[in-house]
Amino acid sequence: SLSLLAAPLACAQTAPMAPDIAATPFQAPDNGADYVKRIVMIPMRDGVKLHTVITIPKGAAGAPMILSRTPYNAAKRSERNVSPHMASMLAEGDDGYVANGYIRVYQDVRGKYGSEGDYVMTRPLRGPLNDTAVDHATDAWDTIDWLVKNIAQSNGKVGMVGSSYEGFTVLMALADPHPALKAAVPMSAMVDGWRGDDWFHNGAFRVNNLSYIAGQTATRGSGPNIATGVYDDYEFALRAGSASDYARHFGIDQLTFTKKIFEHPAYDSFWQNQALDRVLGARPLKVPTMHVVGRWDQEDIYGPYAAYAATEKLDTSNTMNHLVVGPWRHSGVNYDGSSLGAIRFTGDTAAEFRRDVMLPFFNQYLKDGAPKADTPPVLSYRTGANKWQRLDKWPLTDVMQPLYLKAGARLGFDKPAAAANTSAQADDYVSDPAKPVPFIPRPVRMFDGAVWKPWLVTDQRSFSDRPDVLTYVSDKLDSPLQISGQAMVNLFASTTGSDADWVVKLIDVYPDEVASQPELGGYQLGIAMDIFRGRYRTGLDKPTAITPNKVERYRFALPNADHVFLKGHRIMVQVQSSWFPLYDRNPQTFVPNIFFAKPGDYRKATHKVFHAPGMESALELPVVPAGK
Ligand code: PG9
Repeated sequence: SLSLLAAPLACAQTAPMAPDIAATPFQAPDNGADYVKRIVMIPMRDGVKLHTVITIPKGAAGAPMILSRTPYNAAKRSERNVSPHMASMLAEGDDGYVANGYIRVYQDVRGKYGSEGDYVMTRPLRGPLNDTAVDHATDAWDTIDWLVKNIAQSNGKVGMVGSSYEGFTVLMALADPHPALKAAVPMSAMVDGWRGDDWFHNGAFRVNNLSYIAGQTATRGSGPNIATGVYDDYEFALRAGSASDYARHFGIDQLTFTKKIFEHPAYDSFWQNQALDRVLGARPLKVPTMHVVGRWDQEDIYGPYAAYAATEKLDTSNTMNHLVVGPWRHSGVNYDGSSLGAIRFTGDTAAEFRRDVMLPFFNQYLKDGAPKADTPPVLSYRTGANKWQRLDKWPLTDVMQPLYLKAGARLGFDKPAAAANTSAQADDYVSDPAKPVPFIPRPVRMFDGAVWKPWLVTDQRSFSDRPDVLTYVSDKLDSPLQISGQAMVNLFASTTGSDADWVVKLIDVYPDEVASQPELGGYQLGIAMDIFRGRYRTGLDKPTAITPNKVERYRFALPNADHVFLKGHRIMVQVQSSWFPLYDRNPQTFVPNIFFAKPGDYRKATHKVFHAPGMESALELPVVPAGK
């Protein structure tokens, strides 16, 4: 052993102080990887360079390219797992591109992660809100131009895909598309942040976004998570006060995008001018597009339908613009689609869609010599019946059938009769901002993905018996009832306060027992639910105080549904005035800007919902007659 210690050292030695991180980039042997990764900085027209990760199947020639532009770290988006196999390395939703020999490209949007330039949250197009020379349309154009000129293995055809923010960047590219952009699939895309996508729903602010804003804009990379120090998000948010108090607690009020939100509580030109359905509806439709969304999309349930509807008018041949709605959560199209919460479907509906519908659509436009895909104008998974439906249009009907709220907590298609006395004309409840109705049962774990992602299918039973929730229910259905479109709320209501929120939920009540899945016995499944901030009843850009005790009409649309209430089920409507802490509380006293409401502004109020002649509160349902 002595001789071993004294063994002469082998020839040249590495100097003890040689830098252990070399100047030349480390090159690992590829060990038989089935892909080559190119990481490039692509120059934009203003000189800013965008960090782009290009994964090319080994041996590719004449391959089409699929591009996603992301604020969520292109390097990570291109590497779900470390693997020599492209299929294992890329995201689950990329399975079909790998199987079909596509080149996959992810790019950091300007200002995020590896890309240069300034980040502006959902940067508006050049125009009244953007006085620079660049936007996501020009960045997509410049990127595609570079890709088709520099990726020798490509056939010069590019498709764009992406969900949520990444869906927003797909829509932006369509505002002024590069000629090589041949097909687009925006999924769960953010379109209008005020009407019903991420930031607000009809003027009610979604408090969880404050944490998102910190995560996305505190730094170029990943920002901090908020640490509340309280297990129950309901408890913390209640103690915090207004949304601006909540933001201040974490310093999020210092962030520019928070300031922009707090300065624009109403649907003013700031929001209107960047609503992408308006933008795209006013430009020619040049690229075949498939708008995709989840039926229970808890983040962007408004925009994909709005973008589809606006561009559908431009598709005179009904061949270029498509809508697909699956039984999914937000972005659920890219994961397993066999179930959502307690609700089960007919197999992995998401993989089925990607393989049988999306891939053939992309192949048709991107792969040389690929056959024409048999893509219907609209493909909708009809919940309740649990079946994919190929449709010619959406919505299926514009004819609305009012389902009336009636005395005795009943619902019915016949108009309510005159009540014997005035007290029977309305139902009332006390809405107390000190005890708001939770949006999911407490303890609320709003930032836990396992809780957040399926929350729209939460059993509504825990709320139906609260004294501050009005619950109306139909008789048992003796035949199935199908709705295919957007239900309209037509509420006649008063408050003793001077402002109020109205939350209306259309619910499918399962039979007392469900043999195939016993835990669904009596389940109350939300089919279409939304909130409306009363101050906007006469104009979304014109907040006005409500006159106390005056009966006013509140009209707003619920999210789209394609659902069959089956025989033996019942229909339920719940009405309440808070949905906390997802939505900030309405103080119920009119203040100029609810973000800055003071503790003394939050007051109890008695709310009345009327069901009397001339004041027939109802949900107008897009009922499709049997057999249509
Ligand atoms: N819903 C997220 C988002 C999109 C756009 C703006 C802000 C948030 C997302 O999942 O990307």
